[in-house]
Parts: sequence; structure tokens; C-alpha cells
Amino acid sequence: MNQRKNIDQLSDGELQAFRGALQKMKNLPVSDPDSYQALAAIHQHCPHHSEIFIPWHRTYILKFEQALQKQDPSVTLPYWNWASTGGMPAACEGDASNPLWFAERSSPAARQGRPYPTQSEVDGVLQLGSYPEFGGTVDSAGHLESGPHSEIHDWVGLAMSIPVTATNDPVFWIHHGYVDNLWAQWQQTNSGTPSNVDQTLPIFNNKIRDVMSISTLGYEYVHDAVAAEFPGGMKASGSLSKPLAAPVGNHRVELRFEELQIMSKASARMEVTIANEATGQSVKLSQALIGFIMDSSMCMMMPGMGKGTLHLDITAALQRLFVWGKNIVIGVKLIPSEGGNPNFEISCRAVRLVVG
Ligand SMILES: [Cu+2]
Repeated sequence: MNQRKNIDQLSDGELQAFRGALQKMKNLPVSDPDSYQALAAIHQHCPHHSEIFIPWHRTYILKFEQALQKQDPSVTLPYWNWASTGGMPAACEGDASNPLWFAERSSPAARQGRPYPTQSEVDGVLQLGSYPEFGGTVDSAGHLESGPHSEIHDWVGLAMSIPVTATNDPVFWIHHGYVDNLWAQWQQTNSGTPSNVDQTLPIFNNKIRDVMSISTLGYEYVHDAVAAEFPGGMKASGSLSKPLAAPVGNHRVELRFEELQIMSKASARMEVTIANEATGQSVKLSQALIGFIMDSSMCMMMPGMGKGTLHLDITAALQRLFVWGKNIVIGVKLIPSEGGNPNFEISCRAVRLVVG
């Protein structure tokens, strides 16, 4: 499953790989259908102001991602979370040495006073209950397109503000990555679709129904929500907790402990508690116990093994607590084993909530 991440949260290596693949696409001749120029030129056929706007762009950016992966199979298309980033992503700034930078953008001064999507505006769009309101009708745009999507095109300005040149600016692809991410989030609680899912999308020979499920297409969005962060490490018997909104819908939800590393030679287990903030009910994940004991079959990581990622499926816990869309508190606790070293330490860059 390909994981599409927030561009602000890519590791240095991931960002470097993305830029490298992008540069290679730019270097291909326009006669190559996987070249940047050939893919960018398709946008002149883009159906705006219509219910097929979002499925068409889902197909389009998937083709772009596949072209990136021909250059580097490790790369996925990141997305630009407009509200949390609060402006142009830092990864897209700089100069001509950065393939994500583009000269034909409005200056910061010219952007003063232009509308820019806020979190409450994005939340409002996600709460629209019908596909026509959210995604449009046969001949009109939905609020996702006409609202935050268009605001960003105009806010970036110059090339991005005109459909026929928008794709020349590489920020187009990560902007539409977030448009697609929002549609995927909306689909978790809404069953609405364009009026005719058997319609064939122009230019691409697939039907709307072929792109309705992102998991069928082989990717997922790594949710932004950071449940906990312990960049300085975490000591035995330490604990952290943070309330956050549980994602809605019957999707697999996972806690991902990124860059987890065992610092000292000892044994302990990690206990994860998911609690419903309103009722106080909680579920303790016993399967979350991870042993760092040398002889245990549960041993997943050992001191000195380097950094790894631990995946913990919390779907069943959320279902038991009926917390979809409500606040949950995730607690992470380290418990040293009997007779173990109390100075047990781990470090972990972030604990992320991932919605499949
Ligand atoms: Cu478009």
C-alpha cells in the first residue's frame, strides 16, 4: 500500500527522493508520456466546474505518482495540508536548484489579503452531506472545488491561477494531493457519488467507479494527527497522552510509532490505552506489548538495532469504544519488566494516526 504523506512531515531522505524523481521526470523529453511536460499538458483537458472534477483529478495525480515511481519506486506523492502548513510548504521554496520551486508565483506582497483556506473552512466542506454540495453536479462545482481548492490556485498566483499553466508549477500536484485526501476523508462518512459512476473520464479511459476507493487503487493517506511526540526520548514508567478526534468511517486505523529506537539495554513493554474522553471508557491494547527481551518471541526491537517503525492496529479498539468522530485520548506508557532496568529508555520521533 502506497502511503501519501504530508510534505511538511517527510524525512530528509524522503524529500530528497521525491525531488530526485521529479527532476528526472523534468529531464525526460516531452515525447515520453511519463515526462513532466507530457503529463502537465494533459491539464488543458481538465473538467472544472463539474461533478467529475474530483474523480478526474484522482486519476490524474495517480498517473503522475506512477510516473514518479518509474523514476524511484520508493516515492509517493505528498500532499499540502493548507491550513496546518499556513502558506507555501517550505519544501517548495528556494530557487531553481529545487525542482519543487517555480518562478511564476505571486510574491508574498502580492498575496496579502488574498483568501487562504482555514481549518474551519475545510471542516465545513467535510461536513457537507451530499455529493452535489461537496463535489458538484453535472454542470456546477461543489464547495471543495469552488472554495478552498480555487482559493489556493489564486493565492499561489500567476501560473497556478490559470488552468492551462497551473501544472507547470510543481505545487499543483501536492495541492491536488490534498484535494484528493479530503475527498477520501469525506468518503469515510458519506456514500454520495457523482450522478453516473459508469461515466468514462475524458482523456483517461477509466470510469468514475474505478477510482471510488483509494485502497483499491493501492494507496492511503497518512493522517496528520500526531498522537504524541517524544523527540527527546521517553523513560521507563513515563507516559504521554493527548486528546484528538478519532477518524470517522469503517476504515483501518493504525498508530504508527516512527523512528522508534531502544536506547538502553533493558526490557520493558509499551502499553497503549485508547480512551473515550466523554464516557471515560477505555481499551488497553495488550497486543501492543512489545518485548525488548532477548529470548522472547515478542521481541520486535532490541537495543542498538537502529530505528524502526512499529505499526499498531487500533481499529477494533475504536469500534469497541464507539468513538468515531469523537475525541479520544491515546496514552502511551512504558513499563519496565520485573527486575528490569528502571532506566529503560526509548526514543520515538512521533506517534501518528494513520487512516487506511
Ligand atoms: Cu484541474
